[in-house]
Amino acid sequence: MSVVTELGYLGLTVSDLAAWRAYAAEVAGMEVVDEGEGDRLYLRMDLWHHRIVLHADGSDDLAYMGWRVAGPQEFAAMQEKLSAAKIPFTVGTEAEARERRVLGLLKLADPGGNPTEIFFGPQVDTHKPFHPGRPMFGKFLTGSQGIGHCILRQDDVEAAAQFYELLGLRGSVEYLLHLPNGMVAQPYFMHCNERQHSVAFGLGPMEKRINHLMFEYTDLDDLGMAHDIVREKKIDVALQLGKHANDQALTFYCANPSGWLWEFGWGARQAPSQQEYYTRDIFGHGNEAAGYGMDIPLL
Ligand code: MBD
Ligand code: FE
Repeated sequence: MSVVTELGYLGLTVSDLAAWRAYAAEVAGMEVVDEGEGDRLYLRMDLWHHRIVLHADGSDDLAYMGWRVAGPQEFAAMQEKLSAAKIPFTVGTEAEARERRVLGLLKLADPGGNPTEIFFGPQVDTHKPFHPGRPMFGKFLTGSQGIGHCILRQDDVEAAAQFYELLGLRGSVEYLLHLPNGMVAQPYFMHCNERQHSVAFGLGPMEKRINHLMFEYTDLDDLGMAHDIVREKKIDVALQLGKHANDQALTFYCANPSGWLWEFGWGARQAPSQQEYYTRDIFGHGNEAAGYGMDIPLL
């Protein structure tokens, strides 16, 4: 059985590469790598060649998500599993694999139409120490937990859950949130490693493919420093500092230069082995800047 092991990389389309260069480095602390191609920048969070590619093309959305499998055997088994489930995919050419800095990849789409890639063998530049874009106390928490998590647009939550289950993720509805309009939001969270969730959906209609990317620092002081910088630069904060009930991470959500959210976090716990649900967060996460698709009552 082949299962994905981590959310390994992301591609984003951005209209303002210069603003992104500054935001990724000076606010988040990521290492910006410019290889002179002109149409893209790479963001490093660890020793990988990159974890995020910023493609200059103007649509300011998710371009693709890369899910990792362990190696070539799992890569072959995944193709058999997708074929048996009648899920269309193409095998990336050698040039496409080189472009992503992986040994092999598949290209497909999830039920929400989000471009999805399944890969093995990322290029890891062990000779090139991670050099943060601003001083950092610690590191980004990646390793076997991958980049972090994304909240995606899915019109059919059940179909999405089935698709990601086929890929090897597990999860369920983890909150019942009573909305002012009388509806109950039932966000669905899924994991494939120790990270409490790597993907989530079910927050209702969304303009973009992605609502937010969450990543995590190993050191609380880096979250605090990021928060100070965001406040000093007067960047919109959609959800104030607070602690989630499910992953118990201390996080806040602020706008990125593409007008969707990055969730900066620290201190998440691992997924409990049995499913639970919550009706609110532990503390904080008050709504502030509206219009980012996170105007939900988490407390
Ligand atoms: C999360 O990471 C999140 O984004 C929401 C909305 C709820 C719980 C955990
Ligand atoms: Fe989140």
